[in-house]
Amino acid sequence: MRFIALMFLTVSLNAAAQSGVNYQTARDGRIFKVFQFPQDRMPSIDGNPDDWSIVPNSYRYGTGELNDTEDGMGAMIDPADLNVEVTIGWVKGLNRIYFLYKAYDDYWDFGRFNPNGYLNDIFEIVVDGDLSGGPFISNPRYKKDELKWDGKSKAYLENHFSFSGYHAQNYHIYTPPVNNAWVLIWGSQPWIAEFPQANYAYDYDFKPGESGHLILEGWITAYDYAPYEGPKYAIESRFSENKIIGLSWSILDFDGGQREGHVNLSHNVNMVKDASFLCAFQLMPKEEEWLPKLKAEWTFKIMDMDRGLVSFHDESVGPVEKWTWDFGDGQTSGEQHPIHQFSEKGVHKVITLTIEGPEGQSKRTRYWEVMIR
Ligand SMILES: [Ca+2]
Ligand SMILES: [Ca+2]
Ligand SMILES: [Ca+2]
Repeated sequence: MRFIALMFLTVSLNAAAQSGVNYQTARDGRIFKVFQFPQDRMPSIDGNPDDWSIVPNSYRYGTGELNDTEDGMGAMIDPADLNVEVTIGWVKGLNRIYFLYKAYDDYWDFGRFNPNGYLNDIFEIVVDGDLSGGPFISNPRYKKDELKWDGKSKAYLENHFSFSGYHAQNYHIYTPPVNNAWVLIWGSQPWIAEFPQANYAYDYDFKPGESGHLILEGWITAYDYAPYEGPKYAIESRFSENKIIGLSWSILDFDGGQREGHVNLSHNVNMVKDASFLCAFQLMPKEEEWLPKLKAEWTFKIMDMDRGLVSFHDESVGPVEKWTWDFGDGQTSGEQHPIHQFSEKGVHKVITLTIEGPEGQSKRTRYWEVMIR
């Protein structure tokens, strides 16, 4: 029951977020951009960042965007100590966040004997795909002193299995990984780090304690609901053009066991446990150079099966001066978004939209898709 109540809460907040600008995000609501990769230019996850060279600089977020907000608001970061650049991408049709992390560190701290597992340089990324906001690690139902990190507290375990990770997902990524453990999921759903939910590749050539450059590229999947039970029971966030999602990253820089900083994009370290402190990121349309000059496209919706009423929606790209619909039943329309009534039941075999404009002509046919029973 608890889970169902939470789902309703998530959905209603999401509706508010989608209906306007009624959402709360860090950085005074500033909207960061997520680059849309064309489907034939999706990055290969191989540690080679060349496939990201098509991303304009306006999508790249560097050290100057970060602040060290744990040890004092607004502390500056010395690029000789740590210098990073993060780029975020998406591909229309997939609910994935692609990321490229390029980092210079004067002391890469990893692979030391470390029973607690956190004295490692970390790139931490948090995603709230439906912008629900809200805490995803500590459950407000429990008082702080009821919780214990050693796992002995029943309240803590209940909190973990029934709550943590619902509003947003936290990937505590080891840079670089040790013993092939690339990430600690700070939540109850470690399966989100497994392929095909996620993928990653590194390139670096330094040893522990040395300085150098690191490349990390990968993807993660966004979820409205990511339960302990696994991907079969999860609900992926639905990505569409111009949608705003919640996202931020933070970097834990250890240099020889000393924590040098906990720098983050949202300028509030609460981002690591509460999605209301994430930044707004917009899933951008394709940049102009990746759009076709003219391409016919359309979708349809059966409005009334009994009456054979179907609405058609033009989704063509490029300047269009003339639309011609051929409904395959001897009838045509010149409207952009027509509604058509099919007098005969059955499978309507060939329906074509022809568009014409200064760039020429393009057609889109759908075969055997519109069915009236
Ligand atoms: Ca690559
Ligand atoms: Ca959420
Ligand atoms: Ca370091």
